Amino acid sequence: MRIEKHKIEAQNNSLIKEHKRKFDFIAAEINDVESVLQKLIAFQIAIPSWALGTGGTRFGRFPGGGEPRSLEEKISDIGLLHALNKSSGAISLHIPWDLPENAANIKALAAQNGLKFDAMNSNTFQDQANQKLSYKFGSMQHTDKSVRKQAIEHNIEVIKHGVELGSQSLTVWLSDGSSYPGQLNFRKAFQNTLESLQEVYAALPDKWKMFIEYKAYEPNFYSMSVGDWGQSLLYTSKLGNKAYTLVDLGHHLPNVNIEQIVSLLLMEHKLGGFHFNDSKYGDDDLTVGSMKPYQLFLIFNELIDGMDERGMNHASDLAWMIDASHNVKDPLEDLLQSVEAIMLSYAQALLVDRKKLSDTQNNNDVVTAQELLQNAFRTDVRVLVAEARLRAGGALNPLEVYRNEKVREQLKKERGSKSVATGL
Ligand SMILES: [Mn+2]
Repeated sequence: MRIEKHKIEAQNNSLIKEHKRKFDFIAAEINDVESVLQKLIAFQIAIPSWALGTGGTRFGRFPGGGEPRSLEEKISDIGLLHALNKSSGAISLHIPWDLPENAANIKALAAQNGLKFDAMNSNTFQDQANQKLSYKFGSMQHTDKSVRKQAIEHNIEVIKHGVELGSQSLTVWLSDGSSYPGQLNFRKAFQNTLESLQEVYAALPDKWKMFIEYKAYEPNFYSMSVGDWGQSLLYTSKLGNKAYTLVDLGHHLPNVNIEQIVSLLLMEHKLGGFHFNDSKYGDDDLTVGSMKPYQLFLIFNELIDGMDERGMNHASDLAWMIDASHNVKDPLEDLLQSVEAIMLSYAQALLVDRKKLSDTQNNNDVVTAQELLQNAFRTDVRVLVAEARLRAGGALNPLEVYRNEKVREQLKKERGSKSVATGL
């Protein structure tokens, strides 16, 4: 389904007076508000193809109905989000869950919806029905060379699909590791993983990037073969300048200083992309900004600082993607909330006076430094983000349009209340 433009405009018209009043107020307070708005308009966050259905835990799954039954329907769902917020202009595909059978058609459909193809994701953390060898004891780290070869070939296959769709990056997340002490020789596992990654790296086309995502634990509970940013950085450094580390916010041990990791990876030219989500305890995959919005702001603060230092383009030089799961919410509503949270943190971080911050740091004025950050964080920038959406042709209040238009009810009518999306 599609939301017609005039419906978005009608809702915008009903809100515009109040919006203008709030916008004029904040615009007067902000230095160069136009440049902030332009950055917000340009910023796009990729939606993963596996986040459009209801997620679940190992205890159960409670689908809400109307889930996309095919890749085409997933693209249409992301098109809906993008029509509303104008900030979800990309899709990140997972292979084999979303195998594009006819790449040309899929590419055309995505273009009709204003979507680009962001990073391609491979999967060697599950066994597929038609798969020859099992990944039970790992994929790229496996003691058996033929299992490693199978994993390498799968990744090269994913690159080929990506080339057909116009993607320019591959994300590799390995569940490889061990669950018990003694199960694995750490050095051999690292060497096997590195050699496997090197073979995939050799198959990367020009201009492609390879992202190595790390995770502290789960599904393995004693060791992970790409367990933290240090290990990822070791691999990416050895692989070469097309290899980058990817940071998933939920893949750290509790209380890790993620903003510092981001800062140092950027400094080393090794930060490639981001998976946004939020968590209370572990890899909870909750809605972005629902638990620790200040942390998200501090991360964006470092991102902007590091990117500006190197003259990078905020919108295009890193891969921005949501990686979350929606167990009790309508996935599309959850994604609207997540994108909004990302935009708000980005907008707040854009407001930080960097010159002043640098001066206070040099003078060891701890109090003023904290004030500068917290003043930006405590600024209500919702109207700024809404203005950016308005100028880009989106909705002042995407969630309200979604509910008023009864999108989920219509999707249930179209697809049935029992449709199940492939994915998590
Ligand atoms: Mn991830």
